[in-house]
Parts: sequence; structure tokens; C-alpha cells
Amino acid sequence: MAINCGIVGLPNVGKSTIFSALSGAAAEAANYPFCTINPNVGIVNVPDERLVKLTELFKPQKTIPATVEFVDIAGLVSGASKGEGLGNQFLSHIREVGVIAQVVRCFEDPGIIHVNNRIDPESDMETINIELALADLETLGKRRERAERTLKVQARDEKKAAETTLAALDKIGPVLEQGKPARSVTLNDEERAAVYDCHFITLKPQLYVCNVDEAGMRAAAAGSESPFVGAVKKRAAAEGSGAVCICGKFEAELADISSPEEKLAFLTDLGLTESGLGSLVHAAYRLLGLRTFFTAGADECRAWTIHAGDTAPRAAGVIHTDFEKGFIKAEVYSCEDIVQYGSEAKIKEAGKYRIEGKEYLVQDGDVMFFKFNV
Ligand SMILES: Nc1nc2c(ncn2[C@@H]2O[C@H](COP(=O)(O)OP(=O)(O)OP(=O)(O)O)[C@@H](O)[C@H]2O)c(=O)[nH]1
Ligand SMILES: [Mg+2]
Repeated sequence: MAINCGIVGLPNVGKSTIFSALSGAAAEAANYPFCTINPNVGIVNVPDERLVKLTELFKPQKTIPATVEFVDIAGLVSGASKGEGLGNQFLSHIREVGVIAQVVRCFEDPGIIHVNNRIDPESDMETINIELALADLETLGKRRERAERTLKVQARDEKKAAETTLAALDKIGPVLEQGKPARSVTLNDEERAAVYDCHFITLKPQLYVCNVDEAGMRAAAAGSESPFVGAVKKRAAAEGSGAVCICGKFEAELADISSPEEKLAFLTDLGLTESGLGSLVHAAYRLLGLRTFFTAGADECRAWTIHAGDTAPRAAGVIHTDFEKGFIKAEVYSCEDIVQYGSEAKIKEAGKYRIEGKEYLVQDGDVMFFKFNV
């Protein structure tokens, strides 16, 4: 289960710069609005120190990290839903992502054009959120028409489904009309399933990415923040969204360095412990309630992504459905254990090698070996 993340924001705020730096995929970034027209897609390995440690210990033939897909699209402006700027047709490219990253300009640089000629994160977020809500409202209108047609002509079961859909749309519509996100509406599981095929953008969890300058990055690392970042964090907190600070310019420079030691020195100099990619991905994992477990052996060390609260058979099913169906038991230890004891044999000696059954809730950082029978 790889996660995917759609990048939105006003034009020229640094979306493509951040996309390229994080994904290592080349995307044109230039100091003029609407530089990006065609969407850029990049797949990135999730940085994970624990997988590095496992690889050092097991020296496997291959190491397979978890991955995240980023989709970078054209900038949106006020009125995009009515065709202003490049319009909002590009949003269709991010309809099916799991999480939205909204890049907000929080750096001052008179040399870089801001479409409204003013650095104002609060107003920028409002503009984008309204455009996203309006785009969803358009989708909602089409879905409603379809459900209403079904209600007239179809059999009983289908009518029932259409009624549920309409009830959910009736809850969501007025909220979108106020420019608010669909995620602020309380939906039950049935309603949520009934509107799943709408792929509402504002129903997806959202992360704000403050594109700060180097001074802003230093401040964030030291635990303080500029009024720009403060405004973003305040909004994020009020909505239950996430917020991270990334310096697009710095990440672009960091991406050009190949030596891991030099990279680390560069990060340390700014007071950072992880790259922008790391902080963004970890924030997305937190927001989506995702956890990582590992499989480790002489042939392969691998990171797997699951949901918080997944049981051992569920986790096994991420590897292969047969593992879930025929699940017998799991042998488990934690990454910390293997780092502390150095080998599986030593973990066993210390009595830390566990056998877990069907009810076991997999913990972040577990190293697992599944026994199954098909
Ligand atoms: N000073 C500074 N400039 C930046 C930073 N991030 C991006 N830029 C510059 O801002 C300009 C726009 O960057 P892009 O990445 O093309 O912006 P975008 O959001 O993809 O723009 P569109 O594709 O036009 O919507 C470029 O000249 C970048 O070099 C930053 O952190 N600091
Ligand atoms: Mg761009």
C-alpha cells in the first residue's frame, strides 16, 4: 500500500521546486505563474532510519523501502473553477490521491512574483480552499443528477443506494457552498461509501506545506515561527489538518548533494534532523494514521505500510492475501531490540522474541515473520 500525495497551491509558490527536490524527478520550475501545465508524477522512497539499520545488520540482497507518489499540478487562482488562469481541469489528476499537500508561500523574496503581489498565507489558503470546494461542488452537481435519474428508473436496491447518496450529498452541498471542506461534514460509513466515487478533494486529509526561507527553517528547527507560519499552523490546527515547514530552495540544493554525510552536515547546519521529504512523509503518515512494519532476512529487508490498529493477519495480508487467509502466527520483535541485541539469536536469548496470534495489534517498528498455511 503506497500512499500518494497531490500537490496544490497558488501559481509560483514553489510547488514544482518542492516536488523536484523531494522526488528527484525533474519538473520545470521557473519564476512565472503557470509554469507547470502538464502534471508531473514522481515516486519516492520513504526515508526510514530503521530500514537502514536492518540492512546493515542483515546485509540482504535487496532492500525495499515504502514509497510515496507525488503529483504536481498546475497552480490554481481565484476563479479557477470558472476558468480563470488555467482553470481547474488539472484537479482531475489528483482526484484519486490519498492526501493533499497544499503549498503556501511563507518566504519573502521581492524577486519572486506572487500572483497577488502580497505575501499573505491566510488569504492564499482561503483562495485555494474555496477553489477546491467549488471544484467539489461541480462534481457534486453531476453526481446528484445521476442519483436523481437512478431514483426515477431503477430497481429497488439501486433506488435505496441512490437515496443514501442523495442524503450524503445534501449534507455536503451546503458546506461546500460556504467554501468549507467536505471533510468538515460528519458522515457515517454508509454515506461515506455512497459518495466514495465522487473522489471529493476536500474530503481527503490535507497537509499544509509552508514554503519558508532558510531563516524560517532555522526558526522552525529552534521551535519558533514567523507570523506567516503561525497563520498556517493556526488554520491547520483549527481544521485538524497537518502543517510542515519546508524550504524549497534549500531542498533543491540538498537534492543535488549525493554524499549522505554531506547531506547530513547541510541539514545539521540549519538545525534539522531530517530532510523536507522525511518531515512531509512522516506528517502524512501521522495524518493518515499509517504505521510501518518490517520483514527482514538474508535475501530481503522491506518496509510495509499498514493502518494503526491493524491486526497481525491484516498486516500479513499486505504482503500476500494467502498470508492473511492461512495465518497461523507471527514471530515478532522490535527494531529497537535488533539494534540493541544485534541478532535474532541474541533477541531470543534475552527472551524478547515473541510469538503473537490473530488478535495481535501490529506496532510501528515491528519486525515480523509470518507462519501461514494455505
Ligand atoms: N527564494 C525562494 N524562491 C523559491 C523557493 N521555492 C521556489 N522558489 C522560486 O519560486 C519560483 C516558482 O517556483 P515553482 O516551483 O515553479 O512554482 P510552482 O508553484 O510550481 O508554480 P506554477 O507551476 O507556475 O504554479 C521559482 O523561480 C523558484 O526558484 C524558496 O523556498 N525560496
Ligand atoms: Mg509548477
